[in-house]
Amino acid sequence: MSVLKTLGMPVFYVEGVPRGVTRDTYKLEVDGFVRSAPVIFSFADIEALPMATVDARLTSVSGWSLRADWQGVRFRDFEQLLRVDPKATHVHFESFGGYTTCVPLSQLRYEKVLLCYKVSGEYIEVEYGAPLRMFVPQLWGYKSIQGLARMVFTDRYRSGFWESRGYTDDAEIEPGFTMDLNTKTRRQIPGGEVTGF
Ligand SMILES: Nc1nc2c(c(=O)[nH]1)N[C@H]1C(S)=C(S)[C@@H](COP(=O)(O)O)O[C@H]1N2
Ligand SMILES: [Mo]
Repeated sequence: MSVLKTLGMPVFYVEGVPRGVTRDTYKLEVDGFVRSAPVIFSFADIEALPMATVDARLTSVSGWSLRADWQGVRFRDFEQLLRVDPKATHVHFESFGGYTTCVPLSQLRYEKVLLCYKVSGEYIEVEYGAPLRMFVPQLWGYKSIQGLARMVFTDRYRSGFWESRGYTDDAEIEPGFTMDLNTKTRRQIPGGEVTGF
């Protein structure tokens, strides 16, 4: 069982947890401003790439956060496999069930950003985004799409599920409080990526 489950991370899946998607049948579609788009990756293709481990905290705007050893392929390494047109400025993400979000490439190239499939050596469960999800620790959790089905490289920002319902487009983590699920204590956060606890 992954630490997300053992530490009791709430399940954030507005479109409902997807059923029937397995690592064996998984396909990631990469479309938009990339050479020979659409490019399709299987789970085995992703898992064959060098795996990075990132000790960082996922922080939800709804007041929870959890630190773990998140594992997967660094977005910036993944991007090197694609021939991305320099016109591209953003990536629009879609889940199996239709959740969407959009993140500037400048944020995605940060070293801690992953295409994530494991936490501390365990595959993540379907309710936390299996087979593959994004992990973008420096922004509010709604940018870390779970159940990633499609990525579109684009030259414009497109509002996503939560952004079109009032959450900020830039998702910069604001000063306030977070319930730290590792220690089960309420902590003050200064704004920006939550580090140091
Ligand atoms: N597909 C999908 N991805 C999603 C969401 C969602 O509802 N559907 N919720 C987001 C929100 S608000 C948060 S805080 C994180 C939670 O990630 P976790 O399951 O690791 O806690 O997932 C994000 N990704
Ligand atoms: Mo969230």
